[in-house]
Amino acid sequence: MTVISGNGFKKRSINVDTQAMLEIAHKQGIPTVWERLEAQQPQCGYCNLGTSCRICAMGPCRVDPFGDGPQKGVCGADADIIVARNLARMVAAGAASHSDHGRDILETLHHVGEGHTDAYTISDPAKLRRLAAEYHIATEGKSDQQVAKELAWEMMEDYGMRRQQLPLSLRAPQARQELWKKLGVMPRGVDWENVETLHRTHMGVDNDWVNILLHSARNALSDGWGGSMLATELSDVLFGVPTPKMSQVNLGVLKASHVNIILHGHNPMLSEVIVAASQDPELLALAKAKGAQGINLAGLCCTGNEVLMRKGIPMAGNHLMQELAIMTGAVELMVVDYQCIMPAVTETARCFHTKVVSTFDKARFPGAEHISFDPGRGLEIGKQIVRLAVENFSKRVPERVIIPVQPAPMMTGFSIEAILQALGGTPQPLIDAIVKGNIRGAVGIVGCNNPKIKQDLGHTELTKRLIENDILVVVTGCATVADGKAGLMTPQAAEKAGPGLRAVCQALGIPPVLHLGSCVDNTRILVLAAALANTLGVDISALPLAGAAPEWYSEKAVAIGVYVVASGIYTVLGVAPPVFGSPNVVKLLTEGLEGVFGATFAVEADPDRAAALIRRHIEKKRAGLGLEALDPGSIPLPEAQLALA
Ligand code: SF4
Ligand code: MSK
Repeated sequence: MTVISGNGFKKRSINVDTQAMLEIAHKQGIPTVWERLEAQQPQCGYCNLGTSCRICAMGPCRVDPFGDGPQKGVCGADADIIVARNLARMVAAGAASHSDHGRDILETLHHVGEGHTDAYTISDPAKLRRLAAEYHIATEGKSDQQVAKELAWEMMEDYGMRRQQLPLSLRAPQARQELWKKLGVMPRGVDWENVETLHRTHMGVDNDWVNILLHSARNALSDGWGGSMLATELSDVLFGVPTPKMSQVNLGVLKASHVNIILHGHNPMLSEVIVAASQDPELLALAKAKGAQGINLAGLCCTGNEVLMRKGIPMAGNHLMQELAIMTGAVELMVVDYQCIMPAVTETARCFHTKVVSTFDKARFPGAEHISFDPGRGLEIGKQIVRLAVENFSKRVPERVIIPVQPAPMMTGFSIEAILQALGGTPQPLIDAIVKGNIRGAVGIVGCNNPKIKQDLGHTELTKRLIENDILVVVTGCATVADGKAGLMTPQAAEKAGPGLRAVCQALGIPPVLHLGSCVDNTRILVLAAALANTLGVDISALPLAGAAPEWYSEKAVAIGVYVVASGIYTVLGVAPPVFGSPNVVKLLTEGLEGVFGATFAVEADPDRAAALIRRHIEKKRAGLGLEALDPGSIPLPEAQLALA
């Protein structure tokens, strides 16, 4: 495999740290995700369009979108059915991933309730009791442990088949709940909706592509208002509700003088105990004895977002940085939980002294050392992993250590509770700012990196265009790292915003881009949108809000996009989903859903054009609310000017 050189680095990423590491990869002949993408070219056109099917052994089949080849699979399925089934299965996989993560956190709450763990406790008893009230659990006179036990039992029902409506979906405005009921998409049990998708998409079950997609919306809603929301809320209860704080981002957060441990994946259960273990006096003394000045933790992907939000642990990078972080030669150990961890990391680690430790029995990695995580012995396991890292410090080769940049400052920790507190306890000041037009609307920029898009260009250019136009941006997941590295997430970045947003940010001392957390924490956006809608007495779809996933790659992002649109928020995708083989499905997603959920998808890779689409949408919604609005037609759609790959 040829490893690219020269200007090729600059075409792949906007970031200096990425480019520097790609140069190392080139010099040392280590392939990365970009080389592997090139080796896959040309990728399958049928799969890109969503018209290939391998659901049963009469296949695999494909439908030719140009009409020359077969128009039906062996069973008779046409392009509409095949595309809808494939999309529904993507949603189910994404929703299942988030929801299984939520289940692990719920199991931990159950352990705390039963008194079966030394590592976890209730960090926010007030939030525990607020949640218990939502589940109609009496709390008076009960200990936190008792409330945790009863709440855990009750929430386990959210995964089963007794619920006709998930309790947390009651947070949505009444009008939205009525709509979901009318459409038959009110989310019931989380596992129920996932399993039903798999059943419906088996050969010969649901052969009505609209019916498949309607259930898919229900499936996604069971993630957004169920599994993911449980993950966020219970992580706050167990590990603390995030509060605003400064931290740092990019590969410069690694320290040549320290034992460096990277926390990668999604679940905060493990990373929280690693944070505790890294402060253990005995392990710190051992690190000194080995010649290190201390133990340094850095995050990657969404485990990174979790500990960044709550503990201010600095962030080394986003999705495309996972192999590159190892190439600094400064990482003693990368501990992984699950999701978005490329199998390639263990191969890259073999070229360095880095140890990769996998921890969840459901996510094993050939080439990694596996230490099976047991929440009952959390702290003991955390110390075992930190000790491995410290002992590995002596194997580091100092001449190979290259930390190419200084860290960039960023602000984090904007839970909904923290946002409301900054606003004086109610969303009213935010609504007032929107009504006056100081803030014209708000947009959630979320999701991943994808090597098909120049790394972080999609996130950062879209963010810049929006804040320049007085649109508040909230970020989660890997978009956070992009905007943080670009200097858009400090209070000083208010200077880059339009005059209205700038004044609001300067008055509150906050950045124009607020970090709301990891990918499961997109539910914080739902909660904020519901709070705004409920305060105004309207449905979410009436608000000047939008979502964007400029560089998405994962099935989880598809589930997020679907639950966001089904909740009434217009969403622009920067990477085309595999649906374009069915003009009917495309028309439904980009136009027809307006009449169903009051929101649609758009696909636009160019961030300037995506920003224009979003600005037009926001002005349309402002006009709908009777607020001063621009004529959407006066916002030009610029020609595509940016080289995206
Ligand atoms: Fe082919 Fe139908 Fe089987 Fe899919 S389900 S592989 S289209 S026969
Ligand atoms: S880690 S799902 S690449 S945001 Fe959540 Fe990043 Fe996307 Fe994974």
